[in-house]
Amino acid sequence: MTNDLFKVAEDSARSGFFLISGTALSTVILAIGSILTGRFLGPELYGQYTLALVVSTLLLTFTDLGISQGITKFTASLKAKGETWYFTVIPKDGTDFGTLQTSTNVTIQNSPPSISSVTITPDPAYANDTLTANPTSPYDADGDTVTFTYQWQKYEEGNWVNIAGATNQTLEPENSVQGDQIKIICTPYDGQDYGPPQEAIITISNTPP
Ligand SMILES: [Ca+2]
Repeated sequence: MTNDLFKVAEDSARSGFFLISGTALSTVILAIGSILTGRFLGPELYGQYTLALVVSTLLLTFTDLGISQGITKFTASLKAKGETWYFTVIPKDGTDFGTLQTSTNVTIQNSPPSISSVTITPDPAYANDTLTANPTSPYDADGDTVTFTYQWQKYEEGNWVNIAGATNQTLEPENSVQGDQIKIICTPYDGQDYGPPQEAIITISNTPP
């Protein structure tokens, strides 16, 4: 895989160099052509010649209409996980076609889901409140439905300890008293893979007298 990447980088760099060289060369040839045309035609005729070219230059602007960029974008977005992709190339030297070359297969993997954070409400929370975990901005690059797993913990004697059976989105008030530190660990799941978990901590406030 790493070797393949190096090869792609190497090929891109080489092709890029040839493209730039070609563009530079064509600019130089065009410049020489313009100078010679100007010399032959003289100022007045060269002005008319340039004016005549304006129409064709304007029309050329619309020839591509962004189709190349469109193909690149839509081909990329049409990929879906589980699919196997490869491409074939037939080289041509301007006259004859060469042998068909086929790339190695690439299988599109599942992208794990993500959430940006999780919050605990209400905040501040009192001893008789039911706590709720709120995962924010669930995202899955494949468009999979994102679900969540929850684990509530309590800080006891220097350690975070799982609260037995507390794996729902809400935590009932009998699990904590004022002064307790409570943590939620929320993990997104797309039916195939778990994404990175997010955490939040809240301290149960003193109930006002
Ligand atoms: Ca996914």
